[in-house]
Amino acid sequence: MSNLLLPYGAVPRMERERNETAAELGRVVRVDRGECDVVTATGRIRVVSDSTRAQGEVAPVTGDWVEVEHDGSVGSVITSVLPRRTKVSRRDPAERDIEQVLASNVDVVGVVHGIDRSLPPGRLERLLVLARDSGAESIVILTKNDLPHRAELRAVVESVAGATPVTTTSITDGTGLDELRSHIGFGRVLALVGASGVGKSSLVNALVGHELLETGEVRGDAKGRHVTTARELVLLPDDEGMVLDTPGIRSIGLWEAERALDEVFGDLRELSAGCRFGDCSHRSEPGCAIHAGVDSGDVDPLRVERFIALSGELATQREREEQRARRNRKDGGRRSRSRH
Ligand SMILES: Nc1nc2c(ncn2[C@@H]2O[C@H](COP(=O)(O)OP(=O)(O)OP(=O)(O)O)[C@@H](O)[C@H]2O)c(=O)[nH]1
Ligand SMILES: [Mg+2]
Ligand SMILES: [Zn+2]
Repeated sequence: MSNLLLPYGAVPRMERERNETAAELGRVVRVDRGECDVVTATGRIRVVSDSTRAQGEVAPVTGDWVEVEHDGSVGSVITSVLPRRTKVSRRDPAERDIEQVLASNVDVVGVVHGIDRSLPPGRLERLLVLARDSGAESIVILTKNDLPHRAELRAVVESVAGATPVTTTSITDGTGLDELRSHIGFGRVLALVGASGVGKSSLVNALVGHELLETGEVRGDAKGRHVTTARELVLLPDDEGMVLDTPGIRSIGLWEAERALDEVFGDLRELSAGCRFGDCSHRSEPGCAIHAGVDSGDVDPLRVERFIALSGELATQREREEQRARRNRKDGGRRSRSRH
């Protein structure tokens, strides 16, 4: 295994997972408009990514370990994507019923928010479920601590975050950067997700130590364009690991995340063990322990509403998935498509 790939997190297991030993092993460090940058043992190369999403094909995403073959006429192409250890994904914002993988093989997902702005708890909960569902660890990062802010915001965020650690940062005075580094480390990846303008790329630059990525105020044109347009994996100096920057996300549709939802709402899940009916919907059933909690003032009724709404959203989505699977079985799988 090449030394060049070790800081990118290469481990011996990958050699066993490979299909074509003749191909070169590499890690996707950037994806934009059908082309990927891949780091291999011989350096960084640009490869054609066939993201036509033909049946059974997995489109590479930033963070993937891939096999690359060099073809004289076409250039370098990705011939296979190794199994993903973790993946950050959401429901595709354009097509309702498919999964969109934002990044893969990350070790920590950082849910980023600017402390100078209020944060609807429902949005934070969605991001926490998305982070948790990836299979990686999760943390919340509250940026811009140097700007004027309401001190209560951190307390509100901590109460919604539950067991998820909350770190406060500032690129102006360096607050929290060492704490962030302590979550990363050699060969590990911290992926940053959150709305546009919260300071994700600025954090990457602060950790790297120079202005590597473009940052700035969200452009005020009609499209409200994001500053960052590609998902990019950046190697930190001094063997400190990697950071994966993503463009700001607006829509956070959840994808098959029931277990993560239960974890993020672990407090309510625990309480519901005391409901009289095993399938209690916590709406109007008698003997509902969650309702009892609301009545006694121990449970926030709005949090219960959000939990019920998100559970409903995931149940509806699963139902549609199952219908589609049944249809596919009927017509012999002709219509089945997979997209990752
Ligand atoms: N005062 C202060 N400003 C910050 C801090 N971090 C980021 N900013 C500013 O916030 C603005 C947006 O920062 P970016 O890093 O570009 O935000 P982003 O999350 O990468 O945005 P997108 O790429 O559009 O998703 C820039 O003007 C930064 O200078 C901070 O800690 N303190
Ligand atoms: Mg950015
Ligand atoms: Zn109940």
